[in-house]
Amino acid sequence: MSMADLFDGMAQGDEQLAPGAWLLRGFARDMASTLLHDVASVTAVAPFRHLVTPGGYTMSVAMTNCGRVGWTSEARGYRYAGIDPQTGQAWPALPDSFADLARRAAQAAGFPDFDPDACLINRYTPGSRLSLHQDRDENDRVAPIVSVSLGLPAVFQFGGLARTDKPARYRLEHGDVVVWGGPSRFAYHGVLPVADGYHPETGNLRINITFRKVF
Ligand code: MD3
Ligand code: FE
Repeated sequence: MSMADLFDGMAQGDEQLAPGAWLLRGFARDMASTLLHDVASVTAVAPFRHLVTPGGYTMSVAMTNCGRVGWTSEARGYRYAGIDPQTGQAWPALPDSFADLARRAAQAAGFPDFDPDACLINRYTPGSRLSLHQDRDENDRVAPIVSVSLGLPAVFQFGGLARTDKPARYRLEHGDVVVWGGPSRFAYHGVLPVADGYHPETGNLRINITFRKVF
């Protein structure tokens, strides 16, 4: 990253969690209501659903997708598919607000020209959690993942490249964006059970949007 990029991209309060992992606190706060409005347009076409893992467990987090391909689970494993298996239709297109935010956040963290083709939307109710995992179903091993947190806060776990590396914990709040690239791209991570609460824009929900480059 050049000095110009640093002064261009970084804002006060940005925090490097690990090499390649940047927490941009409040980066999406100004456009949060637009993002939530666009989440509703996506879920009108591709509703939230609780996926069943290949091991037979129903996930407590409800998910859907937009973009060219979406992340799905079936008996033989996880995969990205162009058709929503629940509706038989293509996933809704990436809303302009999503594409714009993903690109600007990646740029701010030193990853120019991020052009995601997949967007996974997670919905947490109180008690929903995501156990420690790696995201490795994407064919592009170089592009970062950009995540946006909306609504209720959550405690996020961020570990190392081995499942047994003790994870650090960070509280992610409404409008926070994290960019995971470089050596952090394949780090183990998870979300502790979301506490009950109320957020003026989402009620008792936490919404997380992640942008990925699959192809
Ligand atoms: C670190 N989502 O969708 S976002 C996921 O809050 C997922 O819903 C969580 O893990 C959520 O796969 C965490 C933060 C995140 C996303 C992807 C990562 C952290 C990551 C990929 C590599 C390393
Ligand atoms: Fe993940």
